[in-house]
Order: sequence, then structure tokens, then C-alpha cells
Amino acid sequence: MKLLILNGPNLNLLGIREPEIYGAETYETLCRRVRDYAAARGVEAELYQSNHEGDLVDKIQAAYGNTDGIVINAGAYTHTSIALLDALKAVDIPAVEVHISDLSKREAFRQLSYLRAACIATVSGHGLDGYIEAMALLLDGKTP
Ligand code: CA2
Repeated sequence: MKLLILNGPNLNLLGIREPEIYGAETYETLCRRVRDYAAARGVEAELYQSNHEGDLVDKIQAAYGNTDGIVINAGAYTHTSIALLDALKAVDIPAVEVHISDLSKREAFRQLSYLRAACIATVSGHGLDGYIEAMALLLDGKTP
């Protein structure tokens, strides 16, 4: 069982600005938490972060045939990227969309998610725990 944990633009900067929105934990902490949970569950987890839309598309395409689930926080591309939506639809791998902040309480331009239509669930506003919840959803069909 292999999961791909994808993070989009600026998520590598977690913890250095806007802690009131995104918390104080760093991207490295997120990676460690994901790896620890994967190890505890006996599954493989590959983490990938990019600021470039095409790189994220390439990574989704490369998952075809070798990955059982995708956790994706596409950052700002969530609200703009039909290319990422198409890539997720094309590979047809179960995917869960994660947002650290609660999008429903933020700006109007963050209310639209193009990716939602290709995901089995969305976890929003649970901080870094949301990534673990998304992994559990893919592994068990429910949150811990
Ligand atoms: O809440 C989320 O996880 C978001 O996907 C985060 C994106 C934002 O564009 C989405 O609307 C919601 C932005 C991530 C930016 O992360 C930062 C990290 C450090 C300092 C400032 C921003």
C-alpha cells in the first residue's frame, strides 16, 4: 500500500508566517508526522512539495499504476487549476483534498475548489491533523 502526499505552492514555508492561519508547525514537522503515521500503519508514504503546477501534474501522472491513494493540498492552485483536476481524474486514484485552514471561513476567492470534484473527501480547518485524517480516510474509509 502506497500513499502519495502532495503539497503545492508555499506550503514549504509553513511555520514562518501567518501562524494564526496555518499554525506554527513547519513543513518538516508535517513530513515527520506523515512518515510516523505511515510507519505505524505499515504503509509507504511518499511526500512531494512543489511551487510549480506542472511539476504537481507530472507527479500525479507518475502515480498511475503504483499508488493507492493521494492526499493533496494544492495550496492556491486549489482555486485555479483545471490541470490538476484533470490529472486527478485521469489517473483515477482515490484522492483526499486537505486544507490546513478552514476555507469556509476565508475569502470569497478561496470558496471554489476545482479539485474537490476529483476527490472522495475534503478535510479543511483541522491543521496538520487533517493530513493524518486524510490518510486514515484512504486506508480505512473513516477518520481516526
Ligand atoms: O489552508 C490551506 O491549507 C491552503 O491550501 C493553504 C494555501 C492557500 O492558498 C489555500 O487557499 C488554503 C496557502 C499556503 C501558504 O502557506 C503559507 C505558509 C507560510 C506563510 C504564508 C503562507
